[in-house]
Amino acid sequence: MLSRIDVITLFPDWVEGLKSLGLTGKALASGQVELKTWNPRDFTSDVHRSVDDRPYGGGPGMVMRPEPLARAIEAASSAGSPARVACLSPQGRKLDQAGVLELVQQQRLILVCGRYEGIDQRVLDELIDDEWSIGDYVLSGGEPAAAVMIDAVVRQIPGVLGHERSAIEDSFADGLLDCPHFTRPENWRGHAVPEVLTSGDHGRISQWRRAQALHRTRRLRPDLWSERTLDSEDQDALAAWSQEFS
Ligand code: 21W
Repeated sequence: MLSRIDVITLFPDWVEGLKSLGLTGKALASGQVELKTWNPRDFTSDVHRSVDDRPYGGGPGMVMRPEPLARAIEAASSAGSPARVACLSPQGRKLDQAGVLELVQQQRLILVCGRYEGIDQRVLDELIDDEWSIGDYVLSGGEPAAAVMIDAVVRQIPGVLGHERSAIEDSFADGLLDCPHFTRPENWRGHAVPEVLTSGDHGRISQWRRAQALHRTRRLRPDLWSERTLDSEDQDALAAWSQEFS
């Protein structure tokens, strides 16, 4: 189980800020999970403390210099037990909940955040175990992606969130979207809460919720839907749902 995360970043404030945010922040601030940042700029040896340089072959933008980055990664590695070294990069494997559950199995993670046009390929080849993306859109650097990954993995550590978590997340872990939620008042601006939810019939309520989750997933996320095989209980729930709305 994950107990320590080191982040290699030119913008440590981006990552340190996580310690003051929410329940995951509390776990990080209290040391339940250690979070430490390492700035490649502190591992430069030239007077200008330069961390980037022009790309060989020409072209726009700059590339992160290998030596300061490598020294920062090695400093983080040598401080403690062996770690999996993961780089946040647009070329990486797309992070999903299965990936989160793999990452949280590691005892230690070192997350390397790129900036500029990217990292010298030789550092990736020599020092990085795997690369992760958070989705197909352009960020300014790896830091916001690292923040997303850290939030997702830390909340999986037992004791970080309350008891409510496992039940709440069963649905996504199951590859389904969540059902809709309602709270008081029972009638809001002329819109009533679905009758079943106020019926007190827990069998009907859980069948309704399951059917809603299935129907929403089919309609909104055909990619998740095509991965599914429906068991007989799910078929019954969907059949009951179609009957009610036909
Ligand atoms: C974005 C660096 C784009 C370089 C095609 C060819 C880490 C990220 C990042 C960044 C480019 C993640 C180009 C989702 C992300 C990250 C910075 C390349 C020019 N395009 N997950 N040449 N999205 N992004 N730009 O951007 O470091 S994880």
